[in-house]
Formats: sequence, C-alpha cells, structure tokens
Amino acid sequence: MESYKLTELSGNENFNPEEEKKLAASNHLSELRLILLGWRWPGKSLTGNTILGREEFRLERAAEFSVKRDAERHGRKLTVVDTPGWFSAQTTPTAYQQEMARSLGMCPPGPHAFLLVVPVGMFTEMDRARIEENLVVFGEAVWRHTMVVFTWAEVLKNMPIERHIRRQGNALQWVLDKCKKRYHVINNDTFGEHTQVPQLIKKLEEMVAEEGGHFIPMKEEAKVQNQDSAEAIDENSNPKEVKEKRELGARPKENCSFSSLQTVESP
Ligand SMILES: Nc1nc2c(ncn2[C@@H]2O[C@H](COP(=O)(O)OP(=O)(O)O)[C@@H](O)[C@H]2O)c(=O)[nH]1
Ligand SMILES: [Mg+2]
Repeated sequence: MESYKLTELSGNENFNPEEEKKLAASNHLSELRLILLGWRWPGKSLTGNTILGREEFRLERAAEFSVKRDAERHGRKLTVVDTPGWFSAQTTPTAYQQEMARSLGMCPPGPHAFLLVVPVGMFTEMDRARIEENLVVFGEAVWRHTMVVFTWAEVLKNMPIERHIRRQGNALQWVLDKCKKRYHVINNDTFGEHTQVPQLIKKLEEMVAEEGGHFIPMKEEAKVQNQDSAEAIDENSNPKEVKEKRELGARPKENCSFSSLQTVESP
C-alpha cells in the first residue's frame, strides 16, 4: 500500500484565485444530490443538518430508514438523503443494507456524491473492511463519487487533518486512496452562514466535473429499488403513513443502546 504524501493531501500548492473562480463558475450545478453513508453514530444526520442549514434529520441511535430532505441554499437546490448506517462491530442486517441501497432511488437519476462520514479518532482495519463491504453494494464506481467527510473535528484541536490521516496509518489511507484523496473536514458545531458548506459544495462540484457527471446506479440496484418501492417512504404520497414510518424509524429498539445493537438479529 502506498504511503501518504502530505503534498498530495493538501492540494493547494498551486492555488490561483482567478483560475479557481473561473473553475467554480464553470462547475456550478443548480442541483446537488447527496447521500450520507457511514456506520451508525459518527454524525451523518448532524452533517446533513449542517449542509442543509437547519435541523431536518433527527439524531437517533436506532434509525432504520433512509430519509430525504432538501433545501435551497447557496444558489442551489440541495437534496440530502440520510441513511441508517451499518453496524461497525457485527454484520449489518439485510434490511439495513437494503435501506442504504434504497437511498439511490430517493435522489433520481442518481446522487452527485456519496459523503462517507468518518469521525476524527481511532480508525481501525475493521472500520476499513466495513466501509469496503458496505460500499461494494453500490458497485466499484461508487468510489469515484465518494468524498470522505470528517466529523468531530474539534478533537483535532490544532492538529492538521493531514497529520491525523498519517497517524491513523494504512487503513484510513486506503479509504482516502479509493476516494482519490477527496475529503472535507466539517464542523458540526457551526450552523448557519459559514464558509465550510460553500467550500464543500465547491469540492463536490469539482468532483462531479472531474468524473464527468453524477453517479449512475447499476441495473442490479435499480432492481432492489423496484422490489422495495412498494415499501418506500414516498415523501409526497401519504403524509400520515410517511409520518408513522418515520416515527417508527425514530423509535429506539427495546434496550437499544449503542452496545446493545449487537442483540438485533438479522431478519
Ligand atoms: N462534538 C460533536 N458531536 C457530533 C458531531 N457530529 C455528530 N455529533 C454528535 O454525535 C451523535 C450522533 O450524531 P448523528 O448525526 O445522529 O449520527 P448518525 O447516526 O451517523 O446519524 C449526536 O449526539 C451528535 O450531536 C461533531 O462533529 N462533533
Ligand atoms: Mg442518523
């Protein structure tokens, strides 16, 4: 595995403000569709709220459903799909995996980006393996459209993120290599007007331009979506039913703390 070079990570050595401005203008997308991925509890929902600029997603330990929300922000329509996430210490039940795959159908014709939410902190080989096995559901092309979003950035204090990445070693570096070293550090303490979301949008638009467009779901995934569409939470269809399902998603399983998730059985 190739070791990390700091210069590749920072990517700002040849910063040219005029060029940057032109590039940003040419990459502008009027709509940006995003899917939040990651294990459970690293801050996916809160990151979604930070991006949308308001409290749209509930912070719930036992989330079961993917939920879509949108907002007009920074001159764009931002659509964010929040997913329940995978289990980090055991095999993720099939229903949760299907729910993650279903997120694709919630932002047709496909997301511009998958945001892989990773908290700043210890990152193990198990974390890497879980990411790999859960992203593979979307096919190998998923990596070309994935950006790592680091949460819990305050843990860094004054340490540059590049140093953290280097210190975490090969497992985290593998993930970043797969994403072509695309990452963004988000501060979930800061709501409202702040440059971090426009900066993230700019990076995402550059990624979309470099990859020649948004992610196109594979046929197999389309099949999964069709199978599940009867059960899909359609935000526009039956508001009462949607509300009930969402509340079900919010309801913690009996005794469901983070550690007791291990007792949840695969259906
Ligand atoms: N201090 C801090 N707390 C965070 C951050 N991101 C998320 N959290 C907290 O971590 C918990 C899990 O966040 P949530 O967004 O629900 O995680 P999810 O399961 O991935 O959707 C909540 O208590 C959040 O308030 C962050 O960047 N910094
Ligand atoms: Mg959540």
